[in-house]
Amino acid sequence: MKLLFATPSPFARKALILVHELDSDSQVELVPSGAITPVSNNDDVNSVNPLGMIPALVTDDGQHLFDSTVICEYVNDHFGGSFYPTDHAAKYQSLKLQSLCDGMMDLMVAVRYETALRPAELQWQTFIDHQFEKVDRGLAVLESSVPQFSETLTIGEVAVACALGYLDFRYADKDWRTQHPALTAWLAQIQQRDSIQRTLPT
Ligand SMILES: N[C@@H](CCC(=O)N[C@@H](CS)C(=O)NCC(=O)O)C(=O)O
Repeated sequence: MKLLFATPSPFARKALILVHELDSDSQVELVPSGAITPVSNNDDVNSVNPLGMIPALVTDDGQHLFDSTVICEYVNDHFGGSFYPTDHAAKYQSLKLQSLCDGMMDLMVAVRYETALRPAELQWQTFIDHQFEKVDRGLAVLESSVPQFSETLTIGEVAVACALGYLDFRYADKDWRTQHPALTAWLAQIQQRDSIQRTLPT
């Protein structure tokens, strides 16, 4: 199995965390893709994911899988993991958390492209402000959801760690911790985990 990834990508990080948690025999070959943006062209990535996005996975039987949601579920199933609760309520709590955090990551990545790629004179501050208002609403929901977070790591909590990690990585000047003490304490605790430490964005 081959996973195309880049260390800054919060979506690739979700898959990397599952690989580090579950692939004890190093069966997954981790292949750095180099920088991937909406205006880059990478033939290796395109040959696996026509959308030109990472993460992208080539399975041992030659399937090409993309979107972190699909890749994470595949990795979990392949290695017999338990990142997807079977209990009905717990399952949808976990999936909802993943959807919220994936959405927050989409918003933050979009702002990153706007500020890092678009020529300064074409950048649209109203767009940037609106995306961050959505991120802020997401943070408020996460803060109130901390008591419902699973003690056992599920894909939902993995996504929370990736969203907050990306926020710290790209927007270090945004002081989200003051307003979100429960989330701050949760992140500090989860960051002690080996798979979280080994996949910090760089
Ligand atoms: N929904 C996708 C989003 C993946 C994504 O946005 N990846 C970014 C890197 S963080 C990317 O490949 N961007 C290139 C592009 O937008 O063309 C997933 O969950 O895998």
